[in-house]
Amino acid sequence: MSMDIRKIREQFPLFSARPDTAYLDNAATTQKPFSVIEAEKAYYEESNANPLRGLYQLSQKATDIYESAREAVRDFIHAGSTEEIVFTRNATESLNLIAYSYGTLLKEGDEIAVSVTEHHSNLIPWQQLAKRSGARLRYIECDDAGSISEEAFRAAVGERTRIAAVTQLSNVLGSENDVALFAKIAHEYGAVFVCDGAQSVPHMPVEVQALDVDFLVFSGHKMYGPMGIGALYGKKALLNKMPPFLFGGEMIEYVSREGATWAELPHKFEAGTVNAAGAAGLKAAIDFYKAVGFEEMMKREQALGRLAYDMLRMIPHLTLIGQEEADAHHGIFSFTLEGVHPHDISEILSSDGVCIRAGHHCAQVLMQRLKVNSTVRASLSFYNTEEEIRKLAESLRTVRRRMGYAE
Ligand code: 7TS
Repeated sequence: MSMDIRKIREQFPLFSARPDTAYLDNAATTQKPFSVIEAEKAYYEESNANPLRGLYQLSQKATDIYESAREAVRDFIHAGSTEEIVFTRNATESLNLIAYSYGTLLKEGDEIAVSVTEHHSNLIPWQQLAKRSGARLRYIECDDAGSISEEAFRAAVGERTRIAAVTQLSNVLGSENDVALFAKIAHEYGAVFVCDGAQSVPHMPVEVQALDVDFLVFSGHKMYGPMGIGALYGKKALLNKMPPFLFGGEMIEYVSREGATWAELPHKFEAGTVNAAGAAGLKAAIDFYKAVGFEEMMKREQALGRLAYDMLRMIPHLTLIGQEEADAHHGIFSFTLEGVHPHDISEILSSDGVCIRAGHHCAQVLMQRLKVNSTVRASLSFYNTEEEIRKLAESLRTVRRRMGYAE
Protein backbone atom coordinates (compact mmCIF):
# COMPACT_ATOMS: atom_id res chain seq x y z
CA MET A 1 0.00 0.00 0.00
CA SER A 2 1.97 2.93 -1.31
CA MET A 3 -0.38 5.73 -0.31
CA ASP A 4 0.61 7.84 2.71
CA ILE A 5 -2.48 6.98 4.68
CA ARG A 6 -1.55 9.16 7.64
CA LYS A 7 -1.60 12.22 5.38
CA ILE A 8 -4.91 11.12 3.87
CA ARG A 9 -6.52 10.65 7.26
CA GLU A 10 -5.32 14.07 8.38
CA GLN A 11 -7.59 15.49 5.71
CA PHE A 12 -10.65 14.08 7.51
CA PRO A 13 -11.48 16.12 10.62
CA LEU A 14 -13.64 13.36 12.10
CA PHE A 15 -10.65 11.02 12.35
CA SER A 16 -8.71 13.63 14.32
CA ALA A 17 -11.74 14.29 16.54
CA ARG A 18 -12.25 10.57 17.22
CA PRO A 19 -8.85 8.90 16.97
CA ASP A 20 -10.07 5.75 18.71
CA THR A 21 -13.03 5.13 16.43
CA ALA A 22 -12.71 2.55 13.67
CA TYR A 23 -15.31 3.67 11.15
CA LEU A 24 -16.31 0.63 9.09
CA ASP A 25 -19.79 1.65 7.91
CA ASN A 26 -18.81 3.30 4.66
CA ALA A 27 -21.62 1.74 2.63
CA ALA A 28 -24.03 3.75 4.79
CA THR A 29 -22.15 7.01 4.41
CA THR A 30 -18.52 8.11 4.13
CA GLN A 31 -16.63 10.68 6.17
CA LYS A 32 -15.89 14.05 4.59
CA PRO A 33 -12.52 15.65 3.90
CA PHE A 34 -11.83 19.31 4.80
CA SER A 35 -12.01 20.28 1.14
CA VAL A 36 -15.65 19.18 0.92
CA ILE A 37 -16.65 20.84 4.19
CA GLU A 38 -14.76 24.00 3.15
CA ALA A 39 -16.43 24.10 -0.26
CA GLU A 40 -19.88 24.11 1.35
CA LYS A 41 -18.80 26.74 3.86
CA ALA A 42 -17.12 28.89 1.21
CA TYR A 43 -20.26 28.80 -0.90
CA TYR A 44 -22.30 30.35 1.91
CA GLU A 45 -19.56 32.73 3.02
CA GLU A 46 -18.58 34.05 -0.39
CA SER A 47 -21.07 33.19 -3.10
CA ASN A 48 -24.53 32.67 -1.66
CA ALA A 49 -27.51 33.90 -3.62
CA ASN A 50 -30.39 32.02 -5.18
CA PRO A 51 -28.81 30.39 -8.22
CA LEU A 52 -30.43 30.48 -11.67
CA ARG A 53 -32.67 33.43 -10.70
CA GLY A 54 -30.87 36.72 -10.15
CA LEU A 55 -29.28 38.67 -12.95
CA TYR A 56 -26.85 40.32 -10.55
CA GLN A 57 -23.26 39.16 -10.29
CA LEU A 58 -23.56 37.30 -7.01
CA SER A 59 -26.42 35.16 -8.26
CA GLN A 60 -24.50 34.48 -11.43
CA LYS A 61 -21.54 33.35 -9.35
CA ALA A 62 -23.82 30.99 -7.43
CA THR A 63 -25.16 29.71 -10.74
CA ASP A 64 -21.64 29.18 -12.06
CA ILE A 65 -20.68 27.14 -8.99
CA TYR A 66 -23.83 25.04 -9.28
CA GLU A 67 -23.42 24.42 -13.00
CA SER A 68 -19.72 23.65 -12.72
CA ALA A 69 -20.66 20.94 -10.21
CA ARG A 70 -23.02 19.52 -12.82
CA GLU A 71 -20.17 19.47 -15.32
CA ALA A 72 -17.94 17.71 -12.76
CA VAL A 73 -20.61 15.02 -12.28
CA ARG A 74 -21.04 14.64 -16.03
CA ASP A 75 -17.32 14.16 -16.45
CA PHE A 76 -17.10 11.75 -13.48
CA ILE A 77 -19.64 9.33 -14.98
CA HIS A 78 -18.72 10.08 -18.61
CA ALA A 79 -22.17 11.31 -19.64
CA GLY A 80 -22.45 13.00 -23.01
CA SER A 81 -24.09 16.22 -21.88
CA THR A 82 -24.87 18.20 -18.71
CA GLU A 83 -28.50 18.19 -19.86
CA GLU A 84 -28.49 14.55 -18.79
CA ILE A 85 -27.46 15.29 -15.19
CA VAL A 86 -30.28 16.14 -12.78
CA PHE A 87 -29.40 17.07 -9.21
CA THR A 88 -31.57 15.45 -6.56
CA ARG A 89 -31.27 14.94 -2.80
CA ASN A 90 -29.98 11.38 -3.07
CA ALA A 91 -30.24 8.07 -4.92
CA THR A 92 -33.64 7.46 -3.36
CA GLU A 93 -35.09 10.67 -4.73
CA SER A 94 -33.54 9.95 -8.14
CA LEU A 95 -35.25 6.54 -8.23
CA ASN A 96 -38.57 8.04 -7.17
CA LEU A 97 -38.22 10.65 -9.90
CA ILE A 98 -37.87 7.91 -12.51
CA ALA A 99 -40.72 5.85 -11.06
CA TYR A 100 -43.09 8.81 -10.87
CA SER A 101 -42.13 10.44 -14.14
CA TYR A 102 -41.13 7.66 -16.54
CA GLY A 103 -43.71 5.58 -14.70
CA THR A 104 -46.53 7.66 -16.20
CA LEU A 105 -45.73 5.96 -19.51
CA LEU A 106 -46.63 2.53 -18.09
CA LYS A 107 -50.02 0.89 -18.36
CA GLU A 108 -51.77 -2.26 -17.27
CA GLY A 109 -50.16 -5.38 -18.68
CA ASP A 110 -46.68 -3.83 -18.73
CA GLU A 111 -43.97 -5.37 -16.58
CA ILE A 112 -41.25 -4.03 -14.31
CA ALA A 113 -38.33 -6.33 -13.50
CA VAL A 114 -36.40 -5.77 -10.29
CA SER A 115 -33.91 -7.99 -8.51
CA VAL A 116 -34.42 -9.56 -5.10
CA THR A 117 -31.08 -8.11 -3.99
CA GLU A 118 -32.18 -4.47 -4.19
CA HIS A 119 -31.99 -1.85 -1.51
CA HIS A 120 -35.54 -0.77 -0.59
CA SER A 121 -34.92 2.49 -2.46
CA ASN A 122 -34.70 0.52 -5.71
CA LEU A 123 -37.64 -1.68 -4.85
CA ILE A 124 -40.49 0.18 -3.16
CA PRO A 125 -40.77 2.92 -5.83
CA TRP A 126 -41.34 0.10 -8.36
CA GLN A 127 -43.80 -1.74 -6.12
CA GLN A 128 -45.77 1.47 -5.79
CA LEU A 129 -45.56 2.18 -9.51
CA ALA A 130 -46.90 -1.30 -10.20
CA LYS A 131 -49.83 -0.57 -7.89
CA ARG A 132 -50.53 2.81 -9.49
CA SER A 133 -50.21 1.71 -13.11
CA GLY A 134 -51.48 -1.85 -12.99
CA ALA A 135 -48.12 -3.06 -14.27
CA ARG A 136 -46.82 -6.37 -12.98
CA LEU A 137 -43.69 -6.51 -10.83
CA ARG A 138 -41.43 -9.44 -11.67
CA TYR A 139 -38.48 -10.49 -9.55
CA ILE A 140 -35.03 -11.31 -10.88
CA GLU A 141 -33.69 -14.08 -8.65
CA CYS A 142 -30.18 -14.38 -7.24
CA ASP A 143 -28.17 -17.43 -6.19
CA ASP A 144 -27.17 -18.27 -2.61
CA ALA A 145 -24.21 -15.91 -2.87
CA GLY A 146 -26.44 -13.05 -4.03
CA SER A 147 -25.23 -13.15 -7.65
CA ILE A 148 -27.58 -12.61 -10.57
CA SER A 149 -26.85 -14.72 -13.64
CA GLU A 150 -27.73 -13.88 -17.22
CA GLU A 151 -30.26 -16.73 -17.13
CA ALA A 152 -31.91 -15.32 -14.02
CA PHE A 153 -32.12 -11.90 -15.62
CA ARG A 154 -33.52 -13.32 -18.85
CA ALA A 155 -36.09 -15.34 -16.90
CA ALA A 156 -37.67 -12.16 -15.55
CA VAL A 157 -37.64 -9.93 -18.63
CA GLY A 158 -39.51 -10.26 -21.89
CA GLU A 159 -41.69 -8.57 -24.47
CA ARG A 160 -43.83 -6.85 -21.82
CA THR A 161 -40.94 -5.48 -19.77
CA ARG A 162 -40.82 -1.68 -19.80
CA ILE A 163 -38.34 -1.13 -16.96
CA ALA A 164 -35.59 -3.33 -15.50
CA ALA A 165 -33.89 -2.00 -12.36
CA VAL A 166 -30.80 -3.59 -10.82
CA THR A 167 -27.99 -2.40 -8.59
CA GLN A 168 -24.44 -2.48 -9.88
CA LEU A 169 -23.07 -3.38 -6.43
CA SER A 170 -25.10 -4.95 -3.63
CA ASN A 171 -25.03 -2.87 -0.45
CA VAL A 172 -25.29 -6.07 1.61
CA LEU A 173 -22.88 -8.48 -0.09
CA GLY A 174 -20.74 -6.25 -2.30
CA SER A 175 -21.44 -8.52 -5.26
CA GLU A 176 -21.18 -6.88 -8.68
CA ASN A 177 -23.74 -7.26 -11.43
CA ASP A 178 -22.99 -7.17 -15.13
CA VAL A 179 -25.16 -4.14 -15.75
CA ALA A 180 -23.81 -3.64 -19.29
CA LEU A 181 -25.11 -7.10 -20.20
CA PHE A 182 -28.41 -6.52 -18.40
CA ALA A 183 -28.89 -3.19 -20.20
CA LYS A 184 -28.23 -4.89 -23.51
CA ILE A 185 -30.81 -7.60 -22.79
CA ALA A 186 -33.35 -5.02 -21.60
CA HIS A 187 -32.85 -3.13 -24.86
CA GLU A 188 -33.51 -6.30 -26.87
CA TYR A 189 -37.05 -6.05 -25.52
CA GLY A 190 -37.32 -2.27 -25.84
CA ALA A 191 -37.19 -1.83 -22.06
CA VAL A 192 -35.17 0.81 -20.22
CA PHE A 193 -32.48 -0.21 -17.77
CA VAL A 194 -32.14 1.61 -14.46
CA CYS A 195 -28.78 1.17 -12.76
CA ASP A 196 -28.54 1.83 -9.03
CA GLY A 197 -25.03 3.17 -8.67
CA ALA A 198 -25.28 4.17 -5.00
CA GLN A 199 -22.55 1.69 -4.03
CA SER A 200 -20.64 1.41 -7.31
CA VAL A 201 -20.11 5.04 -8.32
CA PRO A 202 -18.08 5.75 -5.14
CA HIS A 203 -15.82 2.72 -5.54
CA MET A 204 -15.24 2.01 -9.23
CA PRO A 205 -15.18 4.04 -12.44
CA VAL A 206 -18.71 4.01 -13.86
CA GLU A 207 -19.06 5.18 -17.44
CA VAL A 208 -22.69 5.49 -18.43
CA GLN A 209 -22.11 5.57 -22.18
CA ALA A 210 -19.89 2.50 -22.17
CA LEU A 211 -22.40 0.62 -19.99
CA ASP A 212 -25.27 1.96 -22.12
CA VAL A 213 -27.58 2.16 -19.11
CA ASP A 214 -30.61 4.41 -19.57
CA PHE A 215 -30.62 5.80 -16.05
CA LEU A 216 -28.01 5.85 -13.28
CA VAL A 217 -28.61 7.08 -9.75
CA PHE A 218 -26.25 7.82 -6.87
CA SER A 219 -25.77 9.88 -3.70
CA GLY A 220 -23.03 12.38 -2.90
CA HIS A 221 -22.73 11.38 0.75
CA LYS A 222 -21.40 7.88 -0.01
CA MET A 223 -18.54 9.35 -2.05
CA TYR A 224 -17.03 11.77 0.48
CA GLY A 225 -19.48 14.49 -0.54
CA PRO A 226 -22.18 16.15 1.57
CA MET A 227 -25.56 14.72 2.50
CA GLY A 228 -28.55 16.17 0.67
CA ILE A 229 -27.11 16.10 -2.85
CA GLY A 230 -27.36 13.27 -5.31
CA ALA A 231 -27.77 12.81 -9.00
CA LEU A 232 -29.82 11.21 -11.70
CA TYR A 233 -28.30 10.53 -15.08
CA GLY A 234 -30.82 9.88 -17.83
CA LYS A 235 -30.45 9.63 -21.57
CA LYS A 236 -31.57 12.91 -23.11
CA ALA A 237 -34.20 11.36 -25.38
CA LEU A 238 -35.83 9.67 -22.39
CA LEU A 239 -35.69 12.71 -20.09
CA ASN A 240 -37.22 14.78 -22.87
CA LYS A 241 -40.26 12.57 -23.16
CA MET A 242 -40.78 12.33 -19.39
CA PRO A 243 -43.13 14.73 -17.58
CA PRO A 244 -41.78 16.75 -14.63
CA PHE A 245 -41.76 15.04 -11.23
CA LEU A 246 -42.21 18.12 -9.01
CA PHE A 247 -43.86 21.36 -10.08
CA GLY A 248 -43.13 24.95 -9.05
CA GLY A 249 -40.46 27.57 -9.47
CA GLU A 250 -37.43 27.13 -11.71
CA MET A 251 -38.82 24.23 -13.68
CA ILE A 252 -41.10 26.30 -15.92
CA GLU A 253 -40.64 28.19 -19.14
CA TYR A 254 -43.92 30.10 -19.31
CA VAL A 255 -46.95 30.18 -17.03
CA SER A 256 -50.47 31.45 -17.73
CA ARG A 257 -53.77 31.12 -15.88
CA GLU A 258 -54.47 27.97 -17.80
CA GLY A 259 -51.22 26.10 -17.53
CA ALA A 260 -47.48 26.10 -18.00
CA THR A 261 -44.70 24.92 -20.25
CA TRP A 262 -41.55 23.35 -18.94
CA ALA A 263 -37.98 24.54 -18.79
CA GLU A 264 -35.27 22.86 -20.82
CA LEU A 265 -33.32 19.91 -19.45
CA PRO A 266 -32.13 19.43 -16.82
CA HIS A 267 -34.03 22.28 -15.10
CA LYS A 268 -37.38 20.70 -15.92
CA PHE A 269 -36.60 18.22 -13.13
CA GLU A 270 -35.18 20.66 -10.57
CA ALA A 271 -38.17 22.43 -9.07
CA GLY A 272 -37.61 25.01 -6.34
CA THR A 273 -34.43 26.43 -4.87
CA VAL A 274 -31.58 24.03 -5.44
CA ASN A 275 -28.88 22.76 -3.08
CA ALA A 276 -26.04 24.83 -4.50
CA ALA A 277 -23.83 24.45 -1.42
CA GLY A 278 -24.27 20.70 -1.60
CA ALA A 279 -23.39 20.75 -5.28
CA ALA A 280 -20.24 22.74 -4.47
CA GLY A 281 -19.38 20.09 -1.88
CA LEU A 282 -19.99 17.29 -4.36
CA LYS A 283 -17.68 18.95 -6.87
CA ALA A 284 -15.02 19.17 -4.16
CA ALA A 285 -15.54 15.44 -3.51
CA ILE A 286 -14.99 14.68 -7.20
CA ASP A 287 -11.85 16.85 -7.11
CA PHE A 288 -10.76 14.83 -4.08
CA TYR A 289 -10.97 11.60 -6.14
CA LYS A 290 -8.78 13.24 -8.77
CA ALA A 291 -6.26 14.50 -6.23
CA VAL A 292 -5.90 11.12 -4.51
CA GLY A 293 -6.29 9.06 -7.68
CA PHE A 294 -9.21 6.71 -8.25
CA GLU A 295 -6.89 3.86 -9.28
CA GLU A 296 -4.89 4.20 -6.07
CA MET A 297 -8.05 4.31 -3.98
CA MET A 298 -9.35 1.15 -5.62
CA LYS A 299 -6.06 -0.69 -5.18
CA ARG A 300 -6.04 0.16 -1.51
CA GLU A 301 -9.67 -0.86 -1.04
CA GLN A 302 -8.87 -4.17 -2.70
CA ALA A 303 -5.87 -4.80 -0.44
CA LEU A 304 -7.86 -3.90 2.67
CA GLY A 305 -10.71 -6.08 1.43
CA ARG A 306 -8.43 -9.09 1.09
CA LEU A 307 -7.10 -8.55 4.59
CA ALA A 308 -10.61 -8.23 6.03
CA TYR A 309 -11.77 -11.33 4.16
CA ASP A 310 -8.84 -13.42 5.44
CA MET A 311 -9.30 -12.22 9.01
CA LEU A 312 -13.07 -12.69 9.10
CA ARG A 313 -12.79 -16.21 7.72
CA MET A 314 -10.51 -17.22 10.57
CA ILE A 315 -12.95 -16.21 13.29
CA PRO A 316 -14.65 -19.24 14.88
CA HIS A 317 -18.46 -19.46 14.53
CA LEU A 318 -18.51 -16.65 11.93
CA THR A 319 -20.38 -17.25 8.67
CA LEU A 320 -19.50 -14.90 5.86
CA ILE A 321 -22.36 -14.47 3.42
CA GLY A 322 -21.82 -14.13 -0.31
CA GLN A 323 -19.11 -15.10 -2.72
CA GLU A 324 -16.13 -17.33 -1.95
CA GLU A 325 -13.64 -14.83 -3.21
CA ALA A 326 -12.26 -11.77 -1.44
CA ASP A 327 -12.32 -9.40 -4.42
CA ALA A 328 -15.94 -10.27 -5.25
CA HIS A 329 -17.01 -8.48 -2.05
CA HIS A 330 -15.76 -5.04 -3.09
CA GLY A 331 -15.01 -4.22 0.53
CA ILE A 332 -18.52 -5.05 1.80
CA PHE A 333 -18.76 -8.02 4.18
CA SER A 334 -21.98 -9.34 5.67
CA PHE A 335 -21.78 -12.06 8.26
CA THR A 336 -23.43 -13.72 11.22
CA LEU A 337 -21.95 -15.10 14.42
CA GLU A 338 -23.55 -18.27 15.69
CA GLY A 339 -25.82 -17.72 18.68
CA VAL A 340 -25.46 -13.94 18.85
CA HIS A 341 -27.93 -11.42 17.45
CA PRO A 342 -26.32 -8.89 15.08
CA HIS A 343 -27.60 -6.02 17.25
CA ASP A 344 -25.72 -7.44 20.25
CA ILE A 345 -22.60 -7.80 18.12
CA SER A 346 -22.93 -4.21 17.01
CA GLU A 347 -23.27 -2.99 20.60
CA ILE A 348 -20.25 -4.94 21.77
CA LEU A 349 -18.17 -3.73 18.84
CA SER A 350 -19.33 -0.19 19.51
CA SER A 351 -18.05 -0.43 23.07
CA ASP A 352 -14.67 -1.30 21.53
CA GLY A 353 -14.87 1.72 19.23
CA VAL A 354 -15.77 -0.19 16.07
CA CYS A 355 -18.63 1.16 13.91
CA ILE A 356 -20.36 -1.45 11.80
CA ARG A 357 -23.97 -1.84 10.77
CA ALA A 358 -26.34 -4.54 11.97
CA GLY A 359 -29.82 -5.31 10.69
CA HIS A 360 -31.47 -5.94 7.35
CA HIS A 361 -29.60 -3.12 5.58
CA CYS A 362 -32.79 -1.94 3.86
CA ALA A 363 -32.82 -5.16 1.83
CA GLN A 364 -35.46 -7.32 3.50
CA VAL A 365 -36.36 -9.22 0.33
CA LEU A 366 -32.70 -10.26 0.03
CA MET A 367 -32.67 -11.29 3.71
CA GLN A 368 -35.73 -13.47 3.05
CA ARG A 369 -34.02 -14.99 -0.01
CA LEU A 370 -30.84 -15.72 1.99
CA LYS A 371 -32.92 -17.02 4.92
CA VAL A 372 -31.38 -14.74 7.51
CA ASN A 373 -33.17 -12.17 9.64
CA SER A 374 -30.31 -9.79 9.85
CA THR A 375 -26.55 -9.63 9.46
CA VAL A 376 -23.58 -7.64 10.63
CA ARG A 377 -21.97 -5.63 7.86
CA ALA A 378 -18.50 -4.12 7.74
CA SER A 379 -17.87 -1.88 4.75
CA LEU A 380 -14.51 -0.38 3.87
CA SER A 381 -13.16 2.75 2.32
CA PHE A 382 -9.62 3.36 1.07
CA TYR A 383 -9.03 5.57 4.13
CA ASN A 384 -9.40 2.66 6.53
CA THR A 385 -6.29 1.10 8.02
CA GLU A 386 -5.01 -2.40 8.63
CA GLU A 387 -5.14 -1.62 12.35
CA GLU A 388 -8.86 -0.86 12.11
CA ILE A 389 -9.51 -4.19 10.44
CA ARG A 390 -7.47 -5.95 13.10
CA LYS A 391 -9.44 -4.13 15.75
CA LEU A 392 -12.67 -5.36 14.14
CA ALA A 393 -11.41 -8.95 14.09
CA GLU A 394 -10.08 -8.83 17.66
CA SER A 395 -13.33 -7.38 18.97
CA LEU A 396 -15.36 -9.98 17.06
CA ARG A 397 -13.30 -12.78 18.59
CA THR A 398 -14.40 -11.68 22.08
CA VAL A 399 -18.11 -11.34 21.34
CA ARG A 400 -19.27 -14.88 22.06
CA ARG A 401 -17.33 -15.02 25.32
CA ARG A 402 -18.80 -11.69 26.39
CA MET A 403 -22.27 -13.10 25.61
CA GLY A 404 -21.64 -16.00 27.99
CA TYR A 405 -20.46 -18.74 25.63
CA ALA A 406 -17.56 -20.89 26.77
CA GLU A 407 -15.65 -20.21 23.52
N1 7TS B 1 -29.22 1.98 -3.33
C1 7TS B 1 -28.23 1.33 -2.70
C2 7TS B 1 -27.57 0.16 -3.38
C3 7TS B 1 -27.83 1.74 -1.43
O1 7TS B 1 -26.84 1.09 -0.83
C4 7TS B 1 -28.48 2.84 -0.82
C5 7TS B 1 -28.14 3.28 0.57
C6 7TS B 1 -29.47 3.50 -1.54
C7 7TS B 1 -29.81 3.04 -2.79
C8 7TS B 1 -30.15 4.70 -1.01
O2 7TS B 1 -29.24 5.77 -0.86
P1 7TS B 1 -29.71 7.11 -0.19
O3 7TS B 1 -28.47 7.97 -0.17
O4 7TS B 1 -30.77 7.67 -1.05
O5 7TS B 1 -30.19 6.78 1.18
N2 7TS B 1 -27.57 2.28 1.37
C9 7TS B 1 -27.39 2.33 2.71
C10 7TS B 1 -26.82 1.27 3.40
O6 7TS B 1 -26.42 0.25 2.90
N3 7TS B 1 -26.79 1.60 4.71
O7 7TS B 1 -27.32 2.81 4.87
C11 7TS B 1 -27.70 3.27 3.63
